[in-house]
Amino acid sequence: MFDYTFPKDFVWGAATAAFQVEGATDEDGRGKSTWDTFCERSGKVVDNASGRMACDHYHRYKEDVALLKSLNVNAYRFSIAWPRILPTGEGEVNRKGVEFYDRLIDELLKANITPYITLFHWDLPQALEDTYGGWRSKEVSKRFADYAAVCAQKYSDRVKNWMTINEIMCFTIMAYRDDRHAPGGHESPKVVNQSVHNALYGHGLAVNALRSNAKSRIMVGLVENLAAPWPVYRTEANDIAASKAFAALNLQRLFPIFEGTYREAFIKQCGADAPDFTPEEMKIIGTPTDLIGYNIYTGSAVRHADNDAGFEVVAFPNDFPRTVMGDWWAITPRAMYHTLRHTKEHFGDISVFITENGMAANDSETANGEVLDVGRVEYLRMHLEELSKAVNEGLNLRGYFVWSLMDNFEWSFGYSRRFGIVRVNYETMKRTPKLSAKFYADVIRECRVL
Ligand code: GBH
Repeated sequence: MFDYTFPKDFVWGAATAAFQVEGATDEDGRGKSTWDTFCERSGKVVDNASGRMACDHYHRYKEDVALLKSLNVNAYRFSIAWPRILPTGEGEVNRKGVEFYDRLIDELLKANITPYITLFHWDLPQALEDTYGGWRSKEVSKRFADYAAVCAQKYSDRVKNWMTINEIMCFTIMAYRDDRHAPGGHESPKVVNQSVHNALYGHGLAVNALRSNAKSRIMVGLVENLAAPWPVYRTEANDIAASKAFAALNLQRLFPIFEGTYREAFIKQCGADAPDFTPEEMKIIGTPTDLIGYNIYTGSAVRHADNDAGFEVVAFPNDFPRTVMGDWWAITPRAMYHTLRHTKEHFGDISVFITENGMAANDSETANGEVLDVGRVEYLRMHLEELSKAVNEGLNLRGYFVWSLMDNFEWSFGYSRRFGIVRVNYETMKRTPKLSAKFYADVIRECRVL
């Protein structure tokens, strides 16, 4: 029998994000976020859904921590809603907002579950958009650092693991360029590149702000949804091609974090649309971190090619297995293993966490109320097997967080896409662990893929 094991100290977690689960958007002094505003724009979110109720986690956090406990996880990744802590993004701290996360953290610690905090998972205080133009402006990078400092002061006595920003592309490129995420817009390439740069800069400033305000030693890093190429099949030439693809496809956001500079290839690629930046900003962006978080859902197959790049992406045929999210979500478990290899090759021995992995499915309930999401079980299993291979080869993978603990607000898809290993009935708010939740709990208990 194959024995896909994990180390005994492996971090097994589940992930969520504030806007996707909390609800209670008008409660206890929370300020408005750009996502609240975006949901008000007709047609931007499926069914014109909003985050007003979401999973009502704000009120049900105790039940949800108990749920986490029942899944055997030893870690929970959640995000703090910036507009709960600082309703206008800056200035006066909102005590009631701070207290919510105090309660959540304490409940987690009581259950022996280690909190992993993400500071920014896209819910920018609307006031920062209105006053400064959001991430178009370096003012917001600085406000982000101030917010990080507040969070470190309030929570670092109990929280040791911090992620600054989740997936820069999703609130810059997909927002300011594509109008698909908050705050939306159709900006020029120059402005879009600038917003990405400002987010990177905000990350670097926040790493420093967290460390200088932390009450004890903390671990800090960024979470990226990187491009995850793998060799379509393994020959030396295809391996080299995949490694080149890893660099070429992650030039804008990953390499500056590790190298403290934009590679020439990126600047050349941008031409006149390159962002404005200073050497000092690049140094801050390159502040060494303790970890890197990867959200990996899919990747691309690559092979050697006799072109300048040295690789080409092998397009998936239209009958290639995909999830219900459509074209973009090909099921590509190999991306896991090879991303860890490429990381070691390009960035050295940095601690890696898979901060998100999972899939949406058209789940349905059986007559007796079970959700037999065998597709999701299979998806998770295949990805975990690849990770086990990586760990057992000595690659520095420290933990894995399934996305998501429960069905939730899937951004522009509203509630129409279910990513949870726990089902949420949005009428009753009842939580029902799916088959994948039972699978995951058993995997964690045995510390190997079952
Ligand atoms: C993550 O985003 C998020 O962190 C999380 O909040 C979310 O719920 C989860 O994944 C599931 O979606 O334009 O065809 O190239 C992943 C978001 C979606 C970003 C696909 C890149 C590219 C689609 N990604 N998107 S395409």
